Amino acid sequence: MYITTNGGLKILRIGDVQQTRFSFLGSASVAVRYSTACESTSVILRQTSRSLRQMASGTAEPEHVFKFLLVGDSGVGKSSLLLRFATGNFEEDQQATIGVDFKSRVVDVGGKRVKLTVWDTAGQERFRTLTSSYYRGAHGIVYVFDVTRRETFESLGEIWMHEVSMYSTIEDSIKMVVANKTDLGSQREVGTQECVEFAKKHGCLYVETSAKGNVAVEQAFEELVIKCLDTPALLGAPGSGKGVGLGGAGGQAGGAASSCCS
Ligand SMILES: Nc1nc2c(ncn2[C@@H]2O[C@H](COP(=O)(O)OP(=O)(O)OP(=O)(O)O)[C@@H](O)[C@H]2O)c(=O)[nH]1
Ligand SMILES: [Mg+2]
Repeated sequence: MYITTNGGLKILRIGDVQQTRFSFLGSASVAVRYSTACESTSVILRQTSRSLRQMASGTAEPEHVFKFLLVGDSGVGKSSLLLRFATGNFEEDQQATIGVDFKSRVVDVGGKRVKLTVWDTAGQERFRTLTSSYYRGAHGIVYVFDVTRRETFESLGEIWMHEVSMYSTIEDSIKMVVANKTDLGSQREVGTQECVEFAKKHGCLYVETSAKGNVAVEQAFEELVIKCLDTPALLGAPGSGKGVGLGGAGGQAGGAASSCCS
């Protein structure tokens, strides 16, 4: 049975109602017990209904904070992917990143509200010492390459995976290979099958995107969040809890899309 009281909700089980009726007939102590149980139920339900209202209005506190990191050669489209994900925009004349940058976005995935702080590193070699200090505490690592430049795909295994193995601090972090610029299909130098096998070999998810065409960008981040939420070791990882700050260098922050994971 549902009763509305001052905007809150009370649920009385059949047993409670019968207890009440008997209490009115005889025992005061039973009446008090019923009332206490009912009040606490009411408080829980009032909190639940407040959370639902907050969810609906977009003001609910995130349950988790994940730190994601974008790595890959210069010009592959890391900043463009992040810009697309965070703001929905794309810039033809996107400037090369100097050092690091980050953007945040709150997403609702699988019924959970999650705050993402996505760190965008410069691909240019001269920034490598600086950017490596931002790998710390990353729950998700995104290896980005440009499908029209084969050397950027080869760099993933030759450079970026070594960097991550040296500097990332969360062993169970989720890795994803992103093949970007799929809108330039005729200039493509790396085929899907080869990418899928590479990703599988390295235990990574795999997604093909176009930041320009807004293809599978949202899905890529969503898949990463789903996999993080599915990994208990990450939910306990420093920074993944509620109310944690953004985290920085030493911080603990907190086409077709296909995926595979070993
Ligand atoms: N056609 C096409 N161009 C893209 C796409 N994504 C990015 N670009 C362009 O590629 C160029 C480089 O993109 P950035 O996002 O700056 O690349 P980056 O990986 O951040 O480069 P660094 O900051 O130097 O590491 C820019 O001119 C973008 O407009 C895409 O999906 N398709
Ligand atoms: Mg950039």
